[in-house]
Formats: sequence, C-alpha cells, structure tokens
Amino acid sequence: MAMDLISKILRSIRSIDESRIESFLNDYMDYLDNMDKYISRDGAAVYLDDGDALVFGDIHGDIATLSLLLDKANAPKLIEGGGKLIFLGDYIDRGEYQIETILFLITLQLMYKDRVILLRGNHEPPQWLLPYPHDFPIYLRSRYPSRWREIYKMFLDIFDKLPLLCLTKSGVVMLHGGISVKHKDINSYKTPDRSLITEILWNDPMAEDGYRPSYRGAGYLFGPDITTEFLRQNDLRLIIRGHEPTNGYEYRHSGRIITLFSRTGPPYMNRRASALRINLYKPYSPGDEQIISISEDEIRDILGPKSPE
Ligand SMILES: [Mn+2]
Repeated sequence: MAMDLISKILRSIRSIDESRIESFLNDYMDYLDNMDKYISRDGAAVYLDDGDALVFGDIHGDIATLSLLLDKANAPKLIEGGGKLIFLGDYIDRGEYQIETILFLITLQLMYKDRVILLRGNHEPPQWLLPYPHDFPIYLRSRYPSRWREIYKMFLDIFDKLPLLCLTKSGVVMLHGGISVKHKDINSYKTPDRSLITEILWNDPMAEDGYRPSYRGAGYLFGPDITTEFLRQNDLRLIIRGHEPTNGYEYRHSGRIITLFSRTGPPYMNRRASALRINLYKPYSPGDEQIISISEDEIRDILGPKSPE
C-alpha cells in the first residue's frame, strides 16, 4: 500500500525528541556534505538526467496536505521504481506542523539518498536575510525547550548547505523564487553570491516586460522578456518554481514558467494543492507535464475539518 511508506515515516519522526534531534541533524549534515556521492551536484546546482520526477511547491508546515498529495501522486511507487522527488523549498514557517514537515522530508531523503532533492526556499533563510513571519524558532523552543538555540543554529547550517536549483537533461530549471535579472548565465548559479542567492530565493514573475524591485522587500519582479531571453541564452525550455501562493498551480509567461503551491489552508485560502510529474530526459514540450491536485473538499473528506492555524 502506498500509504505504508508515508505512515512509516510519520511514525518514525515522532521519536525524534530532544535526546535524538541533534544526532539526526548531524547525520543529515554529513549527507549534505557528501551529497555528490549520490546525486550529480556542482555547488548550488543539482543535475538530473533520466526518469520521471514529481515536483512539489511550498508546504509551510502543512504535513496533512503533503501526505495526501504524495499518496495521490503515487510518490511511493515512483520513488521505489527509481523516480525522483523534488521539493522547491519553504517547508517551515506559518503552518502548525512545520517541525514534522522538515523532519519528514529529511527522513525521506536519508532513506532515498539518490532520489529526493530538497531545494532551499526563502523560509530556509540565510542568517543575513530572514523572512517574515519566521516562527520556526518559536516552534523549536516549544518542542525542544532546553536546547532549541543550538538546534536552530544546526538548522541554519543545514539550510546553508541545501542546493538552490535543479537542472534537467530535458531543459527544465527548478528553483524556489525565480531567475535573476542581473546574472544571465546559468553557470553563475552554481557559485552564487549574496545578490544572486537573494534573487533565486525571492524573485517573482510579473506580466510587464523588464524588471523592478519586489514589493516583498527583497529580490525583483521579472518580465516575460527576461524569461524568454534567459531560456534562449541558456538553451533551457521551462522554469518550475514555487514561492507564490496560487490555487495549486499556475502557468505564467506564456507557459514558460509553472508555479506550484502544495499546501492548503490559512492564511492563503487556496482551495487546491498541486504537484507536477515530468520526465527529466526527453526535451520538454508544453503538455508533457502532468499536474496532480488535491482539493480542500477531498482533504476534508479524508481528515475532517482542519483546525485553524
Ligand atoms: Mn517563498
């Protein structure tokens, strides 16, 4: 049964208490330091060249929707058959089960070291650019009262080690926020400076050509002309990103960008959470992707009403 893998991980993370969390995080840091043994990685970039992948956008502590969406998308079957799972960042902050969400995803990656990729979102922040709200340390203090400061520091070190983008043989770039308006060559993304890290984590597409500083207070809004030129210059075909609340998924810039949002509930009020299935080898053409969605009604039928956050 597909739910077996998900249930198994949900049970295993219950035992990660104050006596176990630091060794668990140390194991994960060791994995990130040696990730290139398992996955082709060069600096901040991960390279994927075959099979199918399921891609997920922002989760923000909504482990219920994540579990149901993984199940509906047949993620356990895909991964056991050698397929990949790619998460676009923003695992923590906002949602009630944010510690469970990040521990779940780390456990999944440690079980399938060559098939799960956790990218960094702006809510897995550098210390020099904290988002708001950033309530993760408050949750840590409640769960791990005596050593939450040390544990938070370990998480910040982990976030600094997460890759920022995936590049596929099929010509897809996946990242949390958006492409840069200043750095035109995708090769520069492998060793990004602070300004490029900020753009990757915070940028959003806009309808008008050109670019301007983002209303978010960090990063830029970039227009369709920048997207078209970036894809052409770097011989790429599609950008998949998260970061913006949408009703599950949204096509932007004439289908050259897909935004994914994989959580439901307050404060965004989207009625649907989505993931995307895509081949990593065959050159991408519009329509090759498959969107898998779960609606709030389906979630309520399975779980009952959600508690307010
Ligand atoms: Mn974000």
